[in-house]
Amino acid sequence: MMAGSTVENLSNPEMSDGDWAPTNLRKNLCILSRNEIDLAKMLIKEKQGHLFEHWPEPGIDDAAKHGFFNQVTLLNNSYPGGLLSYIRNARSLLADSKAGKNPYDGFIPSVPSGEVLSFGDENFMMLEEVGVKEACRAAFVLVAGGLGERLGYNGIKLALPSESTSGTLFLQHYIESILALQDASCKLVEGSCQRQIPLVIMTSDDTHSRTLKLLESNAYFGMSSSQVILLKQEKVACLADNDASLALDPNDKYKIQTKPHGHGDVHALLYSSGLLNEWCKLGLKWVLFFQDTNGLLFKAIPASLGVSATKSYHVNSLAVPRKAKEAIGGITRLSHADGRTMVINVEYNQLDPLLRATGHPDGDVNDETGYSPFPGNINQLILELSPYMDELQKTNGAIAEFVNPKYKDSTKTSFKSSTRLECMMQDYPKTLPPTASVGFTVMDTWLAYAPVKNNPKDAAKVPKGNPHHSATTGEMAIYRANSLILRKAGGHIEDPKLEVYNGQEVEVWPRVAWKPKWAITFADVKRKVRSCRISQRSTFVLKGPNIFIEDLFLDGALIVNSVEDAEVKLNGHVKNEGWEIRAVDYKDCSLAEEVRIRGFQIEKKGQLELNYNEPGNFSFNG
Ligand code: UGB
Repeated sequence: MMAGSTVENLSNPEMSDGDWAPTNLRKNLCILSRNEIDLAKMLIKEKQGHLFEHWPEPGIDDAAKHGFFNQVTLLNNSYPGGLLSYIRNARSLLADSKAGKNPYDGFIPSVPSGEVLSFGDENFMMLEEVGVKEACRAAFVLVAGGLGERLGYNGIKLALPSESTSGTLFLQHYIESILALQDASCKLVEGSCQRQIPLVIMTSDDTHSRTLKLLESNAYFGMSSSQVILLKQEKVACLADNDASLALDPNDKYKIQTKPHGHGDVHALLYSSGLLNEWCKLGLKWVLFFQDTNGLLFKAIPASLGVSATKSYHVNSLAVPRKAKEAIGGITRLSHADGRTMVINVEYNQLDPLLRATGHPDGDVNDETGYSPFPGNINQLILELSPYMDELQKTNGAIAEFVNPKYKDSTKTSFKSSTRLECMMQDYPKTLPPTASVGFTVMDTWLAYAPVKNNPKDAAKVPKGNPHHSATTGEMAIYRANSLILRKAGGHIEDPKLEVYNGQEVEVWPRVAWKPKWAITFADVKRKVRSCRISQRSTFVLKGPNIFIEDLFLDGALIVNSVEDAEVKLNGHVKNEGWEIRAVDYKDCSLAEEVRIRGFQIEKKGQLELNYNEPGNFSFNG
């Protein structure tokens, strides 16, 4: 929770003796504490008297009346500057919205230039090495307060398997990746590095207890529990009209209706928790933000952190080539006639209207390359800690917000339903001075981005050629990336087959999966793979750090487990019935939800499982 904000001193003589309070509230002043009265004065001064209109005589519903102030206290404490600032910001943004002003008024969009990386070349490997060195001076921040309404999954998204071959859950994969980076980094920077990379997870009322339970019931997936910090974001008050009148909950007249404020809360929470200060004192330099369901993300992290370090970027956003109308924001240069200029994410629902309003009659369309000219924001940000802290100190953690009311009609005088202010974490650079060093890094989509966001029905409707962003494609993308990485390292990996699951056509590559401790960079893969041949129907899972593929032919399923100090060399032929992928019907309710949303399950017909549980040197010859 954010640091408490104080209510303005309202002990103004005109407001004494309860004259300031509307009748129903005035009658109840006798049951309220000093603090509750101060909050009530603030609300009345901000024209929120309607909140008390229905209040009965003292003695009736008193507990609920105190409950109301408990909620007001929470709303007041969890917003930078308190509820007063929230109401005033809302009034100003609602007035702009009514007047048809938008934050991009006067700005002309153009395509910015950034670092475009080519996977596996010398530059990429050099950047990965720099990134790994820097990693022990980084903190990771996972925003996981969203329920993922588009996916329609009943659990928290972090508890979904990232792929079903090894069954590794998203949160587990993230933690294991951070631990692998930590180990690799500390080996490179011996002596001078802090040994534990902090992981902050932003949760919300919707996700907090389930995230904590997931961590606790899995021993934090190998991380020390003190290394993981959960910060819960609070919802914000809903607004009933253009005057920013707070909306009462339709089901409880002693409650203000609330809705999520958005992932941008993460900045205020980091600031008010004191973590940024603490990290500065520990000598950390970088804060890396990421989202809940991108199983490829850590393949892009070392090189992009390397870009931040070599380019001295205060802000580095990761991006991938974007298909027009894809539901990811476009990184855009915005230039104003008054000289202001910034490189910023323009959210997917705003890019098309902005382009149309500025001389691009076709709006958000692909160019001759078949992609939008604007790189797609994958909402993974790398911020340099010191300038980040300086900026948040100026704003008390607040970042730019927006409001998106749905008006009843063109007079824009009333809303179809209550609205609220929102904020997005990628809007942080909006308030930075032009001197700030803001850049972005573009990677191949196959390497860096495959989120799980859309339910099967919506995913199947995505126009051909655009990514489905579903549980089906999120998993298949991991096998494709691992297969392509092995190919780049010299392996012979058979071409994929095309299959349709849950109405989505996907490439099915060999199911290659490895634990991050096996390889966190391309250099690791190259070092560990000399020669391999893997057929399309194969499954290959590597679960130990020191497994070397010397000369292996695989046509079936091979699982290799090994402990830290076991060095294992793989040679020869492995052929067995393997693991088959069987399509399942999304509507088959006898199956687990995480299986149904993928549209397939793995049938284990035959496999070779090798276990090396003792330290030593081992050689397998199939
Ligand atoms: N999240 C929170 O932690 N709290 C909240 O209140 C809301 C969300 P969505 P969407 O993938 O690249 C974002 O809902 O609409 C977390 C970017 O804005 O998945 O798809 C939530 O748990 C967009 O520019 O976001 O859009 C999840 O981890 C584009 O980059 C994360 O925030 C797109 O993601 C994102 O929430 C993307």
